[in-house]
Amino acid sequence: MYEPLTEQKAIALAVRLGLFDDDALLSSQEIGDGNLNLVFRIVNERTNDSIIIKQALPYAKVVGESWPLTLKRATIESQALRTFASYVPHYVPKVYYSDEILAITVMEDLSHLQIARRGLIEGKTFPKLSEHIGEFVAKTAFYTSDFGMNQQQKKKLVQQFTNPELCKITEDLVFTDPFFDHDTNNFEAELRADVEQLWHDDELKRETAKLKRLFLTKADVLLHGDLHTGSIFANDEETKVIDPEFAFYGPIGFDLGQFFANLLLNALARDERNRQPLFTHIENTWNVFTRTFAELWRESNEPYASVSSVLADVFSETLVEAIGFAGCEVIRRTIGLAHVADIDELPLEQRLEAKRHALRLGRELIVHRHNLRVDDFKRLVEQTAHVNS
Ligand code: SR1
Ligand code: MG
Repeated sequence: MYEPLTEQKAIALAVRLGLFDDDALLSSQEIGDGNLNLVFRIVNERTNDSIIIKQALPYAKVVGESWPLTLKRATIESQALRTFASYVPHYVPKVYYSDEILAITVMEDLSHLQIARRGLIEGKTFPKLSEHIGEFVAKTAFYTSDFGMNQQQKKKLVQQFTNPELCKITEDLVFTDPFFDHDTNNFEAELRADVEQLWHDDELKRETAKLKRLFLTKADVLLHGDLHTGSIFANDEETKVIDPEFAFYGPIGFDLGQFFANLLLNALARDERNRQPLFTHIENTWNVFTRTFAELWRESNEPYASVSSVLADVFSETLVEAIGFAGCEVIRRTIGLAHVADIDELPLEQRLEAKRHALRLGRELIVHRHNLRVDDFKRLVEQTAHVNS
């Protein structure tokens, strides 16, 4: 029977599963700070060994019990972590155990690392972040795509990772609600005129509708599905991607776009003199992604591998997608239901300025995505700093 764990019940579960020595002295703390789940850290105080028990709640924690949510997402998450581990074991936490009924995943404790969003807010740069995320996205995308995987096997994975309820959250919260006067939206009263302008912007809505359609229909690669900087643990040496409960087969540019957007949102929250590391990370992620993907492509059995223009087309399409998806993510994190601490923690005047900037930037990314290059982000951030600039 499913029941939400408490700190004591999480200890009892760890004992029942035999995850610690018999003489372990266990402590437990609920440390979840995300929107959806409970996260317990269990420590053996005698040895300092520790594990994480993550449990899905049958509703969205960020809203409350009025928003029911499938427990199946816990199974999707553990299966996605195991699938990613078969390609990039060094970039995901080890999964020790999972249980579909209890909706739990027991995994490696990554407390020696820091959530990348928090570190970036503190001004850290995480020098290897983009190299690691570029490789993570390239390898998981390539090996789960029709370029790197047997077509029959891929079709099975598409079925396994059909994730309609979590995809619906993204379809609504990223691609729809922020562009209309919807009650899930959440923004400061001072922004109403800026937001209403966006709601009346038919060119923006037309382009966003195209991006939403891509998200709904393009079953290209197995995506993480929610690759923001709060889904990444890091330090100066290591990077681990967590929380793939939104995993599904979708457009190849989606994870890159979400990652780029969250780096941009951090850049907007910083003084302009301190933004360069974020632009460098975006460019480097793209460069590592394309270099790694191209190596795998050349070594593969892909019949068109010798035709370099085929891969060039894949990359240009992916970049256009990524830039457009980044624009949607920037807008929804500014006025939609789920924000980012990078900007929300700013004092009011600074926050309003950053949010107006984000709305202008998001619009440009979406509408002009076909004409932008990966080294245009810095210029675009500067150009959209003020109205009519
Ligand atoms: C109701 S869930 C809100 C957001 O939290 C998750 O991390 C996803 O980004 C989702 O859109
Ligand atoms: Mg999450």
